[in-house]
Amino acid sequence: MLSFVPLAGVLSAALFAGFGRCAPSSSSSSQSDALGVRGPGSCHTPSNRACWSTGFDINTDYDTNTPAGTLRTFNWEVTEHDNWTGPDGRVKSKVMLVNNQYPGPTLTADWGDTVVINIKNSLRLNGTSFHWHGIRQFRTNIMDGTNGVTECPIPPGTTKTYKFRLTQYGTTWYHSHFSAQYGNGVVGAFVINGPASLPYDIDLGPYPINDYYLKTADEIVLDTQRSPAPPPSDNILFNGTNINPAGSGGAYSRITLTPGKRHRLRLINPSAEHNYQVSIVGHDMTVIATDLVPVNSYTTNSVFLGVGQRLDVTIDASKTPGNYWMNVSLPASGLCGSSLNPAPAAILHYSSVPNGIPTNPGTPPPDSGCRDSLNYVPIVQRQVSLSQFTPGLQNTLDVTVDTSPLVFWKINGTSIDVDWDRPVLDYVLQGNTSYPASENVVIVNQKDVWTFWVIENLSIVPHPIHLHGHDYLVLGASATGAGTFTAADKASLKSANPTRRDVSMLPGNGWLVLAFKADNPGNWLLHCHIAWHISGGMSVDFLERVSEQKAQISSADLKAYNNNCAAWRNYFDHSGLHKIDSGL
Ligand SMILES: *[C@@H]1O[C@H](CO)[C@@H](O)[C@H](O)[C@H]1NC(C)=O
Ligand SMILES: *[C@@H]1O[C@H](CO)[C@@H](O)[C@H](O)[C@H]1NC(C)=O
Ligand SMILES: *[C@@H]1O[C@H](CO)[C@@H](O)[C@H](O)[C@H]1NC(C)=O
Ligand SMILES: *[C@@H]1O[C@H](CO)[C@@H](O)[C@H](O)[C@H]1NC(C)=O
Ligand SMILES: *[C@@H]1O[C@H](CO)[C@@H](O)[C@H](O)[C@H]1NC(C)=O
Ligand SMILES: *[C@@H]1O[C@H](CO)[C@@H](O)[C@H](O)[C@H]1NC(C)=O
Ligand SMILES: CC(=O)N[C@H]1CO[C@H](CO)[C@@H](O)[C@@H]1O
Ligand SMILES: [Cu+2]
Repeated sequence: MLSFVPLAGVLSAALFAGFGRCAPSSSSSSQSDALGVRGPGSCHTPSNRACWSTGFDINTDYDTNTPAGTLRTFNWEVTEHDNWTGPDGRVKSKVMLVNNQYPGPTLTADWGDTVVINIKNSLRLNGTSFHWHGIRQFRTNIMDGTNGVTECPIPPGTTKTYKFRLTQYGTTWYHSHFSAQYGNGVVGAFVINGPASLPYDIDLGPYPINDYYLKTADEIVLDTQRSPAPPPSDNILFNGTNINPAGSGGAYSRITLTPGKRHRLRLINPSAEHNYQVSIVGHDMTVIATDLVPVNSYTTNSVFLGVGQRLDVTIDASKTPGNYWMNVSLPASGLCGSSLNPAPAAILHYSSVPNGIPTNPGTPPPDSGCRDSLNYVPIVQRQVSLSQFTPGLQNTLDVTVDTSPLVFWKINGTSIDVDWDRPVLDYVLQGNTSYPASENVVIVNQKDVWTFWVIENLSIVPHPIHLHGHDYLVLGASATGAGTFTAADKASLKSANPTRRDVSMLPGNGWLVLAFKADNPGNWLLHCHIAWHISGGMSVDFLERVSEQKAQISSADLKAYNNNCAAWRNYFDHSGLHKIDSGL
C-alpha cells in the first residue's frame, strides 16, 4: 500500500490551502518522492495536495490535458480454488482469485501513466475478461474488457495483454466481466495518484466494503434466475475481512489513525448487490472525489455508496484517542440488500491507545432510502444546455422485469445477451450494421455533442446505473415512486455543473436523467451494476460513432483481438459448456 510521508500537520495548514495553480518549478513529472514513487512534482505536499507537477493541478481539465507518465507493467494470474477458507474463517466451496489474493492486488499508478496488464487465465473451465471500471479508455475501447462487446473472453491457459493510458486520477477498481465471475473473487482496487481538492497528511489507500456470500456466484445466478429476490449476504467485508456473524472466526478490519493528522481513505463498493450507508461513530467524513471526479470538499456524517461507486474521503483524527466503530447500514426496505450480519462494522483505532473493541454504539445515520446524494460539485466544471434536450422515445430507456418462466431484466424491452464468440466489435470491423436484437444496441452518431438519456424504472428495486467510457452528468433523479419522467420534470433538472460520476442510483419506480458527451468512439455498456441484474440482461450497448472506430485500432491490437477470439472459439465450442446468462 502506498502512503505519503506526513511532512506537516495539515489541520492548520488547510486554512491557507487554495486550489491555486502550481508555481513553475524545476521538478518534472518523473521526479521521485520520498518513497521512490515516480510522478508527483515536489509541489504535491501534505499542505498542498492540489498541486501535482509543473502545469498540472486540481484545476487542470483532465479530459484534455494529461501529464507525461511512465509505463508500468503488471503480470497477473487468475486461479481457481476449492474449499477455500475465507477471511471470516468459513469455507467457500469455490473461489477465483487474482494472484492468489482476496481481494486481488491493488493496481497503483500515477496520473498520465500507461499501464500494461498481462492476464493469464489459469481457471479450469471459465473464460475471463478484465474491465477497468470508470476508466475513460479514450479512443481505446478495445481495452475495455467487456467480453461479447469489445473482445472474446480469454480462454483457459492463455494470456491477454491490456494496455491503456490513465487520463484520470483517483480511486477505482477492476473486475471480471465474464458473467457474475467477479462475485467469485476476480476483483481488486485501482489507485491512480494525482492532485486532491483538500490537503491531507496520510493516504490510507483503498478501502473496499463489499457483500460476501458462501455460495458461488454461479449458484446465485441460477437462484436469481428462478426468483428475482436476491439472497441476503452471509457477511459484509471491510478491506477484505470481518468477523463472521456466527462468532466462529475472522477478524475485524482495523484502520489505524495517527492522532492530530488528516487521513485520506478511498472507499470502494465492489459488491455484487449491496448499496449501503457508511458512518463512523463520533467522526465526520469529508468527500473529495465521487468516482474519478474530484469535487469541492463536502463534510457529512454519513455517505452512501451504490454498487461500483467510490468516494474518496478525509477523516480528521481530532477526537479523543480511542477505538471507534465504522458502520455500514442497509436501507430498511431491504430492496438495496440485506445481510445475515445484522451490524456490519470495522474499527477505527487511534495509534496512541491500545487496540480494543469500541464501547460507544453511536447513532445510526438517516435511512438513505437507497438514493445517492446529488450535492457533489465537481472542480473541473461541465454544463449542458437543456434546450438541447427534448425528452421522447429516442432517448428514453425503460427498465422492466419478466419473472416467468425465468427472471429477465430488460432495458427498452430487451434483455442483452451477448455472443462471446462474436463480439459487437466484429460487426463494427466488418461494417455490418445488422446488429442482432439481443445485443440491445443504441446508436449514437453525432460527434462531440451532449446526449441526454432518461432511464425510467418500472420496477420497485433501485438500480446502480453504470456507464463505460464516460463520466456522466447526473441531471436529476426522482423521488422513490415518482413514476415516469414528464415534461414538467424537466424544470427540476440541474444543468450547471451537476454531480458527475460513472455510477448513480435509479430510484425504485422513478427516473434518472443523465447526459454524456459523444466524444469517445466505441461500444460502451450502460448497465445495472447489480451482478444478478446484468447477468439477467439489464444493459444496453451504446454504439458511439461507429464509423470512426476501426481507424483508431492499431494493427497489433487488431491482430491480438483476432487471435484471442480464434483461441476462445476453439476452446469454448469444443468445451461442452454453455452460456447460461447474458454473458456479462
Ligand atoms: C471439498 O469439501 C467437500 C466437503 O467436505 C468434499 O466433499 C470435497 O471433496 C472437497 N473438494 C476438494 C477438491 O477437496
Ligand atoms: C464456470 O466455472 C464454474 C465453476 O467451475 C462452472 O460451474 C461453470 O459451468 C463455468 N461456466 C462456463 C460458462 O464456463
Ligand atoms: C487494507 O488491507 C491491506 C492488506 O491487508 C493493508 O495493507 C492496508 O493497510 C489495509 N488498509 C487500511 C486502511 O487499513
Ligand atoms: C456499529 O457496529 C457495532 C458492532 O457491530 C454495533 O454494536 C453498533 O450498534 C453499530 N452502530 C451503528 C450506528 O450502526
Ligand atoms: C451481418 O451479420 C448478420 C448477423 O450475424 C449475418 O446474418 C449477415 O450475413 C452479415 N452480413 C454480412 C454482409 O456479412
Ligand atoms: C428501443 O427499441 C426500439 C425497438 O424495439 C428502437 O426502435 C428504439 O430506437 C430503441 N430506443 C433507443 C433509445 O434506442
Ligand atoms: C412508475 C411506474 O411505471 N411504475 C411501475 C413499476 O413497475 C410496476 C410493476 O412492473 C408497475 O406496477 C408500476 O406501475
Ligand atoms: Cu439492477
